[in-house]
Amino acid sequence: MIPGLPTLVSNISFVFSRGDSYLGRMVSDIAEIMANCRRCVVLTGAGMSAESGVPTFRGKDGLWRKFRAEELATMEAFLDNSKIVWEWYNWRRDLMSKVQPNSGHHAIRELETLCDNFVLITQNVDNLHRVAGTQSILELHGNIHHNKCVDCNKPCESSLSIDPDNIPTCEHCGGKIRPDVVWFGEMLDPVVINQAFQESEQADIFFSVGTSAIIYPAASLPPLAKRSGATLVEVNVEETPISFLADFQVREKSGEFLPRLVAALKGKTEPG
Ligand code: BJW
Ligand code: ZN
Repeated sequence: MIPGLPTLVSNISFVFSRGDSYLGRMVSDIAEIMANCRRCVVLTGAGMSAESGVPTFRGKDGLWRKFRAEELATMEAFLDNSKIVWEWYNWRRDLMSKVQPNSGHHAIRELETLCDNFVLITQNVDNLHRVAGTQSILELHGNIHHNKCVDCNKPCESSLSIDPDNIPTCEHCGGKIRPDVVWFGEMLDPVVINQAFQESEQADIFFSVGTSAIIYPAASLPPLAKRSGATLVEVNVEETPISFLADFQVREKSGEFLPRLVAALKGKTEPG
């Protein structure tokens, strides 16, 4: 055995892109692996909802007026200028309540029914996976349709519409109402993130879909799964910092690739 060969071989990944004649083979290779898997974990990010019309954070459409997400999704921004932060969230809530899950969301719901043990971990706050019908969901960064108190953290009525010029206050402590999402510098719900770590560690196959994989702790989940022995599949139209770790790099839109994978998987699990 040549020293170092196993490492070399295990680091070779397959890159498939649109129009690539290998795409069909890759779909069946992944479906083949999945047919022998017990635990499937899918991590999604903003790219998952791009085909529904929800802008991503860091793409060319990621700016709202002249602001970046990093400037608005913080407690500092809320304390300095809660009006502009609420204007941004109202704009996004409105947009997110009008869009529909895309073919990728529907494919993930089908994957859940085809796998023995399935968990979806999402960084998205848009609720589209739930609307699509997926049951087992860990929402790492909260849900944009829910509200809570900025001071005591108690949840408050979700259907409350927020006037940015007259932000409602908490009935318990008088603190301002904010969206129930996780901003930069804030801790994720420990129960949710610990469950996500556990699921990633136990995964046989792990899909990282439509995320730039730069925001922690979510970005540490694909490397954790890979280190723990999972096959890592990245589905993203662009390369990311975790691409080099992936066993399969799929340079395709999630809404195009995932339905093909589900079709291949059904071909393996259903007679005829
Ligand atoms: C497609 C596609 C198609 C397009 N098909 N693909 C360790 C090291 C360094 C820093 C830190 C660290 N640990 C923590 C930090 C600090 C910070 C952090 O990570 N900073 C980075 C800048 C490095 N993390 C935090 O603060 C987190 N808290 C925390 O760790 O607490 C402990 C702590 C406390 C105090 C100090 C230190 C530690 C909290 C992070 C919360 C993130 N919140 C947001 C906003 C949520 C609410 C809201 O929506 O308003 O979450 S920011 C934003 O980024 C949002 C997203 O969920 C998140 C990730 O973005 P995502 O989903 O990846 O989107 P994009 O736009 O970046 O990428 C889209 C991708 O899709 C692209 O790659 C496209 O190519 C692709 N794509 N169309 C397939 N059709
Ligand atoms: Zn309160």
